[in-house]
Amino acid sequence: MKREKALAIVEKQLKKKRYEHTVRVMETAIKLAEHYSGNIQKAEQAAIFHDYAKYRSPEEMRRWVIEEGLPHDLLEYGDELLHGPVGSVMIEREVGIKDPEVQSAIYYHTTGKQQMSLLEKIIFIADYVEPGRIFPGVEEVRVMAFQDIDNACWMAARNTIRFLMEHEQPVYPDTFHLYNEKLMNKK
Ligand code: DGI
Ligand code: FE
Ligand code: FE
Ligand code: FE
Repeated sequence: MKREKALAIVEKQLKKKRYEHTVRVMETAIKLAEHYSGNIQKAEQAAIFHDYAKYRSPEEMRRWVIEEGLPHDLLEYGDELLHGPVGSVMIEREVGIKDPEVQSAIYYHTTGKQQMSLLEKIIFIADYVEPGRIFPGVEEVRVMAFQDIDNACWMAARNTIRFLMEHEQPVYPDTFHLYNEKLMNKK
């Protein structure tokens, strides 16, 4: 699918701010794919569709989790976690995008996981460091993204865990698995 067509599809699904974020994630993901010799077309497509489900109601997203047989524990960690996994199946059903690599990058873009593919890392980190993001610690990760993407993913997981704990929010286990991976020398 051509970039313009894909962007037009997601623009209808998103609020203006979120659409602008999506375009910046796309630009960042393409730069990372170029830098790390990844698949630029897949990085572009995954970035464009990564927040496709973001504005569906919690009720609708919960229904998709159940009807599509996604892990039910997703329902216990807060609705913010659902739009990645749900989006990855929605784009197949509603847009006809059937590409396991692209869908997996969308699925894990919020939590990360251990043993991520290059494409999964690119989308996870592009979402975190796109130039519109301004939270504490982001600049350090932005620099690291183009030096050592594994370390950048680890830092993003660490910062996210810190943030969630500060706000006494539950942390999804995949985020801990990504954080632990480096420290436990699993890779
Ligand atoms: O969709 P975006 O805003 O572009 O970014 P995102 O998909 O990374 O979502 C960020 C939100 O997800 C933010 O509110 C924190 C939350 N989040 C990230 N990791 C976890 C999490 N929430 C829970 N409960 N557990 C996590 O591990
Ligand atoms: Fe997201
Ligand atoms: Fe993120
Ligand atoms: Fe996003």
